[in-house]
Amino acid sequence: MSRIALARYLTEALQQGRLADAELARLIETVADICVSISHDVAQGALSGVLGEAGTGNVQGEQQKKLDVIANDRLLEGCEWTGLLAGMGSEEMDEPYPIKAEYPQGKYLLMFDPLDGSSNIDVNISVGTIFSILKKQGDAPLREADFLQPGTSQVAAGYVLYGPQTMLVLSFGHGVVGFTLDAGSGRFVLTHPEIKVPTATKEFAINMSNQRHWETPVQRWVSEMLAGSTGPRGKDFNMRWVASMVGEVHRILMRGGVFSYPRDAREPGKAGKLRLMYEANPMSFLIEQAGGAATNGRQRILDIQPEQLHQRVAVFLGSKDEVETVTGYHG
Ligand code: AHM
Ligand code: MG
Repeated sequence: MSRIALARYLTEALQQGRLADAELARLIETVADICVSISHDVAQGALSGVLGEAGTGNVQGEQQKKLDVIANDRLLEGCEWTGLLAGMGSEEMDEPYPIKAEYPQGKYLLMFDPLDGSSNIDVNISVGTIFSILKKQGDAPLREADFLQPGTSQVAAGYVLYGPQTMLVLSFGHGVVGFTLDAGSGRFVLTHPEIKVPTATKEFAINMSNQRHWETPVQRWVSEMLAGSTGPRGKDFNMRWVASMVGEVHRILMRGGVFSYPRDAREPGKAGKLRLMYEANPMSFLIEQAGGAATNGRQRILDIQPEQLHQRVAVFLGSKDEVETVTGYHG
């Protein structure tokens, strides 16, 4: 079987009219190349002194790890000169990042969580890079408002998982495909041409230690799953929690399941932990493109009109049956 590398896959998608334009193909390839370099740092770990705290905090008040900062800088430096972008936004930066005047301006906006699952970095558990691509509207100088487009406007989204294998999982609105990094050639090779999420599941992922801070509908949903085959759901469920959203979403794309980070009484506005623009929107785009569903308990995540770059949101995503069940419980 001939191996299809990312460059060929994107070129053919362009020729077949499935990809918007050559700039988008180049942008996806650029992000993928940068993630290959990030994967080398992640793999070197303690050997190259990249583990541990950076000694800085981000806008969310979270301590940054050295690898958070390294990955963020790689993405900025690797993308800003390309002429493909009008700006970037990152979970690790307070403000939008305009393209410097010395570089040509492009029409796309790139948003990313440079290293998701940061708490796993120092313990050698899977982490990943999540990205979302939007088109800038109009020619005015870049403003935060340019990024505040609902998830339905994403032209592409994906992640790179730094796990036992490094994998790129991608959608540009025509299904979801997965590529595995061939370490020998340094190229992403198509290994998962059509990723689908089964409609029903017996596996859920949630941080149970936060149970007392959830809203009533979520308490009900989880307690019914925990009740097993003799409870109202009539089946036994299994639970998983990696604490890397990339890892959880990847597992769901591979074998089904439901992932949830609910609203939490301790968070400002009780909004939950995850970020709409860098985590919830790109992952919801992938899950929907694979036939699953994603809501905040009350509405489809991709329909939410963002109000702030760093907005947080409750997340229920994965196999349709469970997402519909918990969303239905919210009334
Ligand atoms: P991060 O972007 O700072 O790494 O935080 C997001 C991560 C998600 O990957 C994961 O689902 C969640 O935080 C885990 O949270 P918890 O610490 O409650 O287990
Ligand atoms: Mg994250």
